[in-house]
Amino acid sequence: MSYENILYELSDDIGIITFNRPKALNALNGSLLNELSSVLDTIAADETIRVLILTGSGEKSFVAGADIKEIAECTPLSGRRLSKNGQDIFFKLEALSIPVIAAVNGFALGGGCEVALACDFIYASEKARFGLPEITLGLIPGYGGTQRLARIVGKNMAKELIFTGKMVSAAEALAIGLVNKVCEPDQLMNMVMETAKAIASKGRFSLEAAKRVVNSGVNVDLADGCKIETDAFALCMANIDAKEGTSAFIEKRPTKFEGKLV
Ligand code: DAK
Repeated sequence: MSYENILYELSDDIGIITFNRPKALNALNGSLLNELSSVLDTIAADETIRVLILTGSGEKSFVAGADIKEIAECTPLSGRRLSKNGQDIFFKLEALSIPVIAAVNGFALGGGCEVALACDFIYASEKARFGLPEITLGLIPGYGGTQRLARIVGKNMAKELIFTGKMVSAAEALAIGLVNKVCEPDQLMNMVMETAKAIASKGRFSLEAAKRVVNSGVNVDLADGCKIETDAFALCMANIDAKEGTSAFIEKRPTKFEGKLV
């Protein structure tokens, strides 16, 4: 399928989705979201892809939010559909079995911040700006932002950002744990690719297990989280990655994971 609002490319076993509506600062309209949904289905079905990166085209913006011009036309009924459709897509993104890194190159506002929050972690350029400004539009975040932000930076910090709608710089986002790393703008993709390659060299099965356990564990208490971990650990022992990883250590050689799921 060809896309009009996103770019999709592969760099060896690493997929890169670029939000591509630079004239609207890559705002998420319905067509872009449908294309995102479709490419996520393609990626989920392709076992050769090991890591996914999301970024924005142009120098200014990752994604400046949901398309305000589209939202302005919403009725309660179409607003509900828009919200449900978007939330389903963001759940699909979060549930991908492979690690997903947001490379935030500029504005990540509203729905744009929410896309980044649905990724496994965020690296940002010094030019990045994060915020959930929906309150300024008489709205609240509708793509999971109230929930995911609070789980990442804590309830009170999330409330301050949501109640004020203010933007924070990349340095502030780093300080509150919203992003993992910040670098100069022209170094962002190098930095993200370096981490993506390091992750891609690990076992696919154990990566998938680790992602599932962390994501499930944050929604339950510690004891139940550890039970989920125990079951996943046991499954890892039945997979060739564990045999390869432990054998390589004992034989004093580099690991060579095959990237298979069985
Ligand atoms: N939507 C549509 N167009 C946008 C846009 C957006 N979010 N952000 C920017 N643009 C467009 C501008 O209209 C402008 O287009 P033209 O006027 O040239 O045609 C172009 O991008 C360049 O923007 P500016 O001229 O404004 O550029 P500046 O550098 O001056 O300012 C800015 C950059 C990012 C500070 C500013 O553009 C801005 O404040 N943008 C809006 C940011 C924002 O409020 N984002 C949150 C959107 S609300 C829900 C589901 C989801 C959501 C809510 C509910 N359910 C259905 C219930 C999520 C809502 C949001 O994300």
